[in-house]
Amino acid sequence: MPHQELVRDLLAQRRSGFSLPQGLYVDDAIFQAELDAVFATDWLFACNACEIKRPGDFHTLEIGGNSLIVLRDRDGQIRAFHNVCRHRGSRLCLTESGHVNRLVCPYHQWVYELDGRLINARQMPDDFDPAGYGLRPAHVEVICGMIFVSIAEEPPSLERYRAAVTPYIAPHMPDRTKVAFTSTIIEEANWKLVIENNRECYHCSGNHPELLVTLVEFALPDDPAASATFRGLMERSTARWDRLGLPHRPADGGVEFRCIRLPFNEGTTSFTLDGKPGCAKLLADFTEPELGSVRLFRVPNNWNHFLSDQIMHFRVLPLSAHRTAVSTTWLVHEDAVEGVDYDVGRLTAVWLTTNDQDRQLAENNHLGIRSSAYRPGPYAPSEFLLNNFSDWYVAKMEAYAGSPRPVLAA
Ligand code: 3BY
Ligand code: FES
Ligand code: FE
Repeated sequence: MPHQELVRDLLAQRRSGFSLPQGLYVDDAIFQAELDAVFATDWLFACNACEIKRPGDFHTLEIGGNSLIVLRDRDGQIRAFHNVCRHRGSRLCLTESGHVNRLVCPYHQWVYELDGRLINARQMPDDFDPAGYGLRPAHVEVICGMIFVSIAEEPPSLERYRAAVTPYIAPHMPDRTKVAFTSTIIEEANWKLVIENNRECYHCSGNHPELLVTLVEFALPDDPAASATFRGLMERSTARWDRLGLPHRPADGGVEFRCIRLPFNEGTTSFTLDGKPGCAKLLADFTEPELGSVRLFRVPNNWNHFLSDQIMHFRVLPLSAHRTAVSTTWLVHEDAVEGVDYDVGRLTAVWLTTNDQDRQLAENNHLGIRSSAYRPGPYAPSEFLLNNFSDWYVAKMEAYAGSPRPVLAA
């Protein structure tokens, strides 16, 4: 395997409690190693079941050199295939999403059924057996409407995650939602800087005035740094959620995931500029908007918010050591009517602005790390989730590179 020596050297330089060594963020060989060590071994959040509602609806997803097709077959089952024709290897689906009756290769028109079987290969000799040339499948799991895919031979179990998050998400009924808006931005920054930026709100007060109208900066219900105002808000909110039977205490996700319900600032209920609901028709059978939000993330590539009126999914896909695609999807009740129940501009204003602010922060961070003057710096206490992320990342890379030399203590 290539790059292992370099990975081992850089992992040996990592200090717990500090940002990572330069090479782990900016080295092209490290990026290649990550594609194998992280993105080819784990589950990746792809899209939502409500984005491929009808049989034949598909989404494609690029991970390194690999492209996957995620689709709904004729029986309603969600499947994933490598986007590679079994004739001479052409890409089959050329767009990010669409609808097909069957998958027809654009090159020589081999035709595949939605379950991946090759059903027509014109001009091939009589002794050609199409049964040996079905599309190569990838693994798929659907958890509360979120579609995860994996190209690993044997992906890790998602059952702990499924069991932990389902009670928090199910009351929001993601199966009864539709897409209100999607956005994809390209950030000139390493994917880990994008994730790290999302894992802390140390940067929020200096950068996100629109978000902070509604978002509480504290990451835990018993945050030692929390103000008396937050503690009072937390007490009133948890009493209401307990009455409604909505789980809120932090789930034990270790370094793999986070799941918690936290309130919005007093008097606000949704990520809008004025804090009022972004969609008048609430999700599920909710009758009151003050449900805070279930904040979820899972390594390596997503974070999500489940509110009373909308669900937001953020998906991160690495393009190179220096570029990352961030897609955001806003879901609302499937019966909500645009222009009546919600206005797309109002619904999306806060997070479109916040995403752009975070893009600039991650890009500046990347530029600074490229300098020869960069040295790993210490995490603040409120950045504890970054240390979890680095621990997870280092373990993944160690598994790829073999045993490293001992890690330096903080
Ligand atoms: O997405 C979140 O949960 C927040 C928003 C900003 C930082 N992050 C912790
Ligand atoms: Fe697909 Fe030839 S490469 S039909
Ligand atoms: Fe941010």
